[in-house]
Amino acid sequence: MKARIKIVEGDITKQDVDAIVNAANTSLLGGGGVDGAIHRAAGPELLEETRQLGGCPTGEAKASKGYRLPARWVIHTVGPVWHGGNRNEDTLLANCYKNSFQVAAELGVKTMAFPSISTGVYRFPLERAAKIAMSETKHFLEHNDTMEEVRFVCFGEEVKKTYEEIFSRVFKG
Ligand code: AR6
Repeated sequence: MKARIKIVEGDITKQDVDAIVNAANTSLLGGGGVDGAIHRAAGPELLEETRQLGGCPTGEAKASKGYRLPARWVIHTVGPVWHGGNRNEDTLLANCYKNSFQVAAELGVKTMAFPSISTGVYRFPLERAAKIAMSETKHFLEHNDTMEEVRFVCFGEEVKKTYEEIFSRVFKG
């Protein structure tokens, strides 16, 4: 099962997978960080479509087409803003992964790529976020045989190192 998880350093907009996940905000109208990069790479048609989606609550996920991206689909999810850890942040972040996997499964996606949701502008601590990402992925793959690859696209070497450490802890042995 762990062979279906890949950790790479790079730009999520360049990933040749069925679906990429966007770390969006509740408006789904674009923003900075990975969201801005995805909108720029996909082209203006993406915003036209996301305008029709009516926003998205924190922890939930909604799909659009990928337009000029190599990926056929973009799954937009909204991570929690970090407020110190006592405002349900862990559960909300776990919900992002659960709901993104559910949307992906409904679309028949076999390969998908995640950025490190909430760990940029939203300031969620990286290691804590990576643990949640990895354990939700493990849980999903344990119950799903269709997904062939879940790729974590790390923006920078430090992020990649953290993901690799967490991966070996979650899948020890
Ligand atoms: N490919 C992969 N990862 C990236 C890329 C990229 N092209 N660009 C940035 N990252 P952030 P958040 C990493 O801030 O914390 C937006 O304005 C980045 O280094 O993009 O969930 C939205 O509209 C970090 O590790 O997302 C929201 O308002 C990770 O992606 C808000 O930011 C997430 O950082 C969401 O904040």
